Amino acid sequence: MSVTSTARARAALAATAALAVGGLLLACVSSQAGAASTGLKTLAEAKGKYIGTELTGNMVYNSTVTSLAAGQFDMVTPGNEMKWDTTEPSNGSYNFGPGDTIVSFAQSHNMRVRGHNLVWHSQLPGWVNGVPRNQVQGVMESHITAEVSHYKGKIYAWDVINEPFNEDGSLRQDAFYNAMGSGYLADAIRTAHAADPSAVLYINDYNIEGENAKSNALYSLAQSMLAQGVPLGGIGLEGHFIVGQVPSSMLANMQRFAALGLDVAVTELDDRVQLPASSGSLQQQATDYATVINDCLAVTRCPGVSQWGVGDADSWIPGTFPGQGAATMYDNNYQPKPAYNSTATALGGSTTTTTTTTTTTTTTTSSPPPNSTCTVTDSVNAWNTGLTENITIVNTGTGPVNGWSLAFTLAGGQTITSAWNAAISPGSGQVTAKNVSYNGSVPPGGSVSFGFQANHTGDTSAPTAFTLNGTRCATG
Ligand code: 9MR
Repeated sequence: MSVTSTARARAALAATAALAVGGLLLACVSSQAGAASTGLKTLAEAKGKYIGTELTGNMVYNSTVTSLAAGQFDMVTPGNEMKWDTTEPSNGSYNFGPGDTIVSFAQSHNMRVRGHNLVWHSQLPGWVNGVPRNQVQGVMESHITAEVSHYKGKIYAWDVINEPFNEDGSLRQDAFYNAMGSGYLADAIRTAHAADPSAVLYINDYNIEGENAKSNALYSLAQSMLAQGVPLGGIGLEGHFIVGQVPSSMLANMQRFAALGLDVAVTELDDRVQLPASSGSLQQQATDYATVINDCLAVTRCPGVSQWGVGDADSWIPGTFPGQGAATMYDNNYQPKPAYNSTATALGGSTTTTTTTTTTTTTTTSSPPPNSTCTVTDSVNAWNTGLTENITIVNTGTGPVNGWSLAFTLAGGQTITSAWNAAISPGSGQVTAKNVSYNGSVPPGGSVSFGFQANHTGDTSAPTAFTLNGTRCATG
């Protein structure tokens, strides 16, 4: 587990700021020392675990995402950037640029990287399937050697083999199996080990979280690989769950792999629900997340849990399972959901919730803007030393708000470390939250929500004295 130094945290936060859209004031907030030391990752690290997230595509250019990624998580898995179709789109022609971008982001934020993945039947460029069988081994070894060598020393763990099994426990008849039989598995692991002996080398798959035919087959394979001295280091349980269906045998399953001397990580956690998500399903999701975290905590050889995406807006689920989604800890607007709180609590945070609502009425004076009437709702979720606050402004005026600036007073000892859907400055005392590029317009009757994470020294009270665009919204 890496320890965050203040200097590195500052450098990391400066890099976050560099990625922020349009020079947001969030940069000022994020320059608070110690900002990178709060959040789920701090709780996880105190337990000797990591908590990870997947990042892919444009996510590293979205300041809301990067702020949460760097503030909450300490492990990154590139979603697509290290897959064969990206890294070797034609034979012997390599493209590591997209993966390098994610690695740079991770390094500048003191996060580690899970490499994903080297050998997989999917997202495999067409040319590989056209390689004559007697040349597939050479092609596979060259690919692994080139990619692992490129990232040598920068990758904590590699998903060397991804999703090799059918549901019945037989091996998929993909290009690698068809050319080499089951021997391709050991060969791939050995080849990766030769290129970077320090990386922990995984087989990663889905529907192997509980004890079943597929995980039994993987267990036998792992046993036999270890007996032959194959440098297999870990088993990745992807953890793409349906709400309420985390297998009851998950802990026992993790324990049996750990007993072989293997790490066993949850690598792609999400928990999908039927849309629109009911509060009951989100509560069950919170229970499911806590179960997964607790299972990892109970297994010494579980190094950590990674979620697939930062928030629901990043998730692959709605595109693949129409009508389902809401599968992560943060909603579509990157507001923390019950699963966030249950995860923080399972990791040892003590969570308390307070909610205050203040409503104002417009006073007739000569100066206030006509549309300044507002309702502000503020919800605080706190644990030992940190808290998140979600603030919703409702425009109760008769005209639109075009560009908003909400001033308020933070409780003593609270220091904002990251924000979403707003640029907030400074980080303590009297602060001002301003809209970001995409949420400045609030029609009459409409609302806008933003939030922030803060350190606290004991006082977890909600902010007071809200003033919208220069006019006091609340008297406290
Ligand atoms: O999240 C990835 C998504 O962007 C891709 O379109 C998809 C293509 O297969 O792969 C997704 O990630 C998968 C991961 O690489 C392996 N396990 C299942 C993940 C979700 O499909």
